[in-house]
Amino acid sequence: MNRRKFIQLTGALAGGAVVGSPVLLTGCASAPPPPGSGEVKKSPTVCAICFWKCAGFVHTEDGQPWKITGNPDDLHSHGRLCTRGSGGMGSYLDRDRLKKPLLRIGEGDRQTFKEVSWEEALDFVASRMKKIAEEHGPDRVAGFAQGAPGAHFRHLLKAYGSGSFGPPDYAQCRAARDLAFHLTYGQAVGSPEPTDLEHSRCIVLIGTHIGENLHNGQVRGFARAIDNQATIITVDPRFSVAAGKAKYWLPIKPGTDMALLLAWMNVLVTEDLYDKDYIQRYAHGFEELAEHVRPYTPEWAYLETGLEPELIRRTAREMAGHAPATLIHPGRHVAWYGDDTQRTRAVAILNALLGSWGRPGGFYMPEKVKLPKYPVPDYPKPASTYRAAHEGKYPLAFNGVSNALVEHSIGPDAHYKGWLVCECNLPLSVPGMTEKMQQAADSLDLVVVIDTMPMEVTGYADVVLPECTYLERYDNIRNAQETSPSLALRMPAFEPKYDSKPGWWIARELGLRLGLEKYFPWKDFSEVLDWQLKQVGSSLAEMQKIGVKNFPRKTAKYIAEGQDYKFKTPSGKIELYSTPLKEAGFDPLPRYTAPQQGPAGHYRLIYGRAPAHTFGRTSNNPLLFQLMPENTVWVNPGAASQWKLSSGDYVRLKNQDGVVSNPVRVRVTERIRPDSVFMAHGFGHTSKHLRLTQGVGASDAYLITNLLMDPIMGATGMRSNFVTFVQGEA
Ligand code: MGD
Ligand code: SF4
Repeated sequence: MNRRKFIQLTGALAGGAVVGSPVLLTGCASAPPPPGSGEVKKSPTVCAICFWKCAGFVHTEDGQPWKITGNPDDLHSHGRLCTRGSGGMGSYLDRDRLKKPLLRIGEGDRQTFKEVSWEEALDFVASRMKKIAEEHGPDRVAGFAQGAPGAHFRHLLKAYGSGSFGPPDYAQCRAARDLAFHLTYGQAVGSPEPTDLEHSRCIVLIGTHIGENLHNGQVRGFARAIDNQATIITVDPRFSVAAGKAKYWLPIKPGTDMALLLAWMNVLVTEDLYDKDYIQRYAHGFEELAEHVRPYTPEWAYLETGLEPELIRRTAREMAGHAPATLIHPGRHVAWYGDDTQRTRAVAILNALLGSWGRPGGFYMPEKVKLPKYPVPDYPKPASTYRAAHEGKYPLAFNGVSNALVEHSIGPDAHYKGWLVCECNLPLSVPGMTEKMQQAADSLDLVVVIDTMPMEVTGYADVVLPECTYLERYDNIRNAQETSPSLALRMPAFEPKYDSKPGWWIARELGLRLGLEKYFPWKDFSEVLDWQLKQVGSSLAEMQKIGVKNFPRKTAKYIAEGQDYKFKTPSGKIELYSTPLKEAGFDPLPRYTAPQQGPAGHYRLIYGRAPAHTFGRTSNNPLLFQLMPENTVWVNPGAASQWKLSSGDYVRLKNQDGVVSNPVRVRVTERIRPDSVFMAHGFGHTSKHLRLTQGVGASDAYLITNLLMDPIMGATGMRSNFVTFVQGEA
């Protein structure tokens, strides 16, 4: 067994770094320094600070960084980057970046990393991958790879013969929602969400807080809707920024959203407020649904949700009054309570009752460019896929559940023998797995981490490969679904700093060493991009100038009134009643289960995004750190007085399983329900080499030890954790 001690990246990694005081940089996200008299250049980019992927330009003066701005032709950003995107230069400037390939050396208790050449690091990885392929099969290497760099490594692993991928943006994020909409409409929601916010007359946000969750296009559409006097209804245990713009704030008891959704359906059906023509023309299973929701009255829901029956009725009538320009937002991070597919299916069904799918002010029909793939041979069929780790569970899963893949990497007989981790900081993004991750690392024959920063996950690696940032490389063309088909280019604005390399280069070099050259029949990734762009009437040279190219739509944006429309479901209709779910042994119509309750003296831990940061990836970004250095824990004044807590105090949180957090600053506020506390996700880093952010704020991820798995597709529900306060030394 390969005992792999967790290594805190220290001495070996610091080569070239300026040690001492934290990074002080000229300029900040909001006020870039003006250019001097040097040569100013701008290169197209696609922001990688979050997964929204806004297109913009990187401005340099004499090759030095100046600022990043939005591309006015871009439908994702409409020419404006958000706070985080504007601060993207910080990821390039961060002095804590990984600088050289690192190789684990030593045995037992004396393990450390040493800096090695790329040759040595890549040869090592390739030889271990060959050995695993020979001894166990290539399907035994799992990929935790997401984002644009992840695409290069998924290509490599598929060519190698693996079929197991478990990125956190599947089970920990939006996959339940995508499955739910696929089951209902035959089409996943995808990203960017095709929500026609700017034409909406009524927007319902259920646990999604546009405004703090800064997805550019969404924020713009939401602001337009507010300007147009649209009715906003927010359902949230916390008075979010969006709640501040709302006509109705429904401070729901956490975990009872399904009860509210069913009661809203009950009102629409029993008061005959649903879109009869739309349902009759397009939907399947209305009779069953009507019968199913009959017992779920607002009076029943009041006992579950704490929301007055009259408020439930009034909001349902308001939604119906504006339909079909009423949008029940599908949300994004939906891995909450283990009922995530069913709950988001209830959202999909509610939208159908209001006739909003395919209608102005509801959901538009997105369209992409048909961009051909660069021709390479078909991948070999893997001997096993991620399903081997699911052990027959999660029958409708369409990707690997990260937790299951980790569990099947533990012990000498484990299914997985190697991991390739790219752009995933697993300890913070796959909660509840701290011990198991260490056990897996102890057992695996190979752990490779490809990252830009010395994040926690690097501590488990045999080899750490430093990728250059998105500002220093090409990646795949952004071909995202939009109101109109649109392409965007990311290209290097700078040479890679230190000894870092682009993901495509790393993947290709490994491919060549593994004898997979037929999958990499090019020398430079720019050849792939140029070939693809030429197939659709553009070229790399053109895109290097304009950055974004919009194409005319070929299909209709909305379903026309009375149109004979066929949905891509088994019945060709919107499936209110789901036969595929029934056949797989699940409820064909969403059902309510009461949430778990916490121990006495505990508060439900709820978490969310902060406008200045994306998950944990930006907390050490020197520009964004200046805007928000730490998170706080929101505490209701009632709880605060009981625990004698005041705003500004530091307190530790202890969860139901005895896990204690770092000290976190208290914010006493009426904006949170008395039974809950709230904190922004992404803080509480433990990696010592993140010199700005290490030990600052607390991590929700470490406090999430009770996971509620969605039995349908494996979403990892994280909102059934409870904390109490620990004052003084824990
Ligand atoms: P990040 O903290 O963004 O989270 O999960 P992750 O994407 O794992 O970590 C990304 C990693 O990519 C970091 O190590 C960063 O340094 C690295 N990175 C950034 N840019 C690059 C690059 O250009 N190249 C390479 N190679 N690496 C790069 C997000 C996931 O987390 C998601 S999508 C959701 S929705 C879930 N949210 C969530 C939550 O809200 N709370 C809790 N507790 N857990 C969550 N897990 C999920
Ligand atoms: Fe970048 Fe902000 Fe756009 Fe996300 S929303 S891609 S962080 S500019």
